[in-house]
Amino acid sequence: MKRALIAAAVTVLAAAPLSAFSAGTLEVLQPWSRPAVAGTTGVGYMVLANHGRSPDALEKVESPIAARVEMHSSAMAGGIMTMEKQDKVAVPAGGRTTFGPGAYHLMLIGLTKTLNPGDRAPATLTFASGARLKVAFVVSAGMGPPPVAAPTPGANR
Ligand SMILES: [Cu+2]
Repeated sequence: MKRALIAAAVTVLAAAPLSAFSAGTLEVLQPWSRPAVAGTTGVGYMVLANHGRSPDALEKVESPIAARVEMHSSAMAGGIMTMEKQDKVAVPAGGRTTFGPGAYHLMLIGLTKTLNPGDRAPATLTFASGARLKVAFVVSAGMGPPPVAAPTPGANR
């Protein structure tokens, strides 16, 4: 029953705006990436929001354009940025977890296609709850996420 609801939510996604993807009580906000050449490693950034009453965790990420996708944490230690592979990344009940530069991030290892600004890197996120979410990381030309079409001040969540 729950699975059927999630499947229905995912189907609706096809028509959803690019800046947010959701399934059940989970939402992925502003997924973005950076330009990268085929054969190298790309990145994936986003904000995971859990609107539910139970904690959840991102457990697996797959992309049809990467050999594999890893979840990493970043930390500064003695002036050097180090990365550590994560088996899962928790998203607290009613909370958010940010994937961004210098924080958690996805690494799209072994890209099978070059990512140019404006391209979309598709991926499927699988959570501990069983929820699966298809997202598209929009490739930005700059150092931050690509601008979203004219947001009205105060209209953002
Ligand atoms: Cu990394």
